[in-house]
Amino acid sequence: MISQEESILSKSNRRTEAALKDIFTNDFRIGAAVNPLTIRTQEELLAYHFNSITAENEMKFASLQPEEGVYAFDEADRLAAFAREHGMVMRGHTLVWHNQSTGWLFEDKQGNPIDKATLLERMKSHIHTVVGRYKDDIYAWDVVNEVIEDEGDGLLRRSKWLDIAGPEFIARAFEYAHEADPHAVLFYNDYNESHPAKRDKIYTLVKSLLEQDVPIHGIGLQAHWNVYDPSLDEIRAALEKYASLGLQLQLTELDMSMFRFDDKRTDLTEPSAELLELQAERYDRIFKLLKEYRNEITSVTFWGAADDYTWLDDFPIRGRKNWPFLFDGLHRPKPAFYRLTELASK
Ligand code: HAH
Repeated sequence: MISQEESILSKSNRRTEAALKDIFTNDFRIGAAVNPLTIRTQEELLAYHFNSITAENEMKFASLQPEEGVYAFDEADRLAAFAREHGMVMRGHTLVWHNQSTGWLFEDKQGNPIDKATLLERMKSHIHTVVGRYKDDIYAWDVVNEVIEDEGDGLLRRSKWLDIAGPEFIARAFEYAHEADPHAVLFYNDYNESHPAKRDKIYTLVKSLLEQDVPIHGIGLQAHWNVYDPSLDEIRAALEKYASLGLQLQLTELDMSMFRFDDKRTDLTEPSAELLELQAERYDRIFKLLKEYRNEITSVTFWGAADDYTWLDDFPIRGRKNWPFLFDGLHRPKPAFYRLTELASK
């Protein structure tokens, strides 16, 4: 039995709208985060509109090496194969992060904390194995994710990485990744990247890595934004500041939540016409701005593809639905998409 949803989806096989990747073909690549479910349920949409993918979770430390020396590559391999089948490029996400790592990584067999040399050795072995395996599939890696502290004046976030190895773990991660694949484009990636205080800290970190000749080639702006924040001026200032380091920039996890970050409302069951229009206006202004930086920005990846699946359905309010993308739950273009078609290079 074909459900109503599936029959609408299969009708949308005959798309008439312009492809997102073609609209921005002279500007940057257009990517989507995917997972084993969405490469099935969103295959047609992904193949038509996107020319880059990122694994949402399947290449994180805990997914790839759940136990020491025991790697689980099946799902990651399927996503890489999907990219190949559809002629897409792939970004790697992510090698070193304080989340979705595994307990064993920081402990010995008795459960005691390990020393710095052991941790760096484990990190090196993981990075060499993973980056080496996907050499031919992945052209860019988020090497280090989210090590900057959000609040206060402190630069680096407290984490087991920092506690055990000290700040040096960041430079080492880039060096190991560069050894494993000298052609890969290596990124530092973070969120709240357009908030002035955090922007300046990210800048400080990356500048110091460059001064130490660490092989870092790009800054990933996660761009988990909403229809109100950050302002266009803040986004522009962040792009300017990061670009002044001479590195390439990518938007790595773009979405446009319908709610301010601290908004706890749970009563909205579908987005109003006003909200859809506000979102369209935001996407339009933001992509106009991104096009101004087309020499610096090499890729714009959404953290999903269509409103039927987004991590924001559970975050930060568990169970609350969100509608952050250019395509609705049935993969049809939303008002925001049609606004972007007007930006196509003539
Ligand atoms: C991102 N963190 C991660 O990079 C990504 O791997 C994950 O799938 C989803 C989001 C963003 C984040 C945030 O926006 C707020 C607080 C913590 C982390």
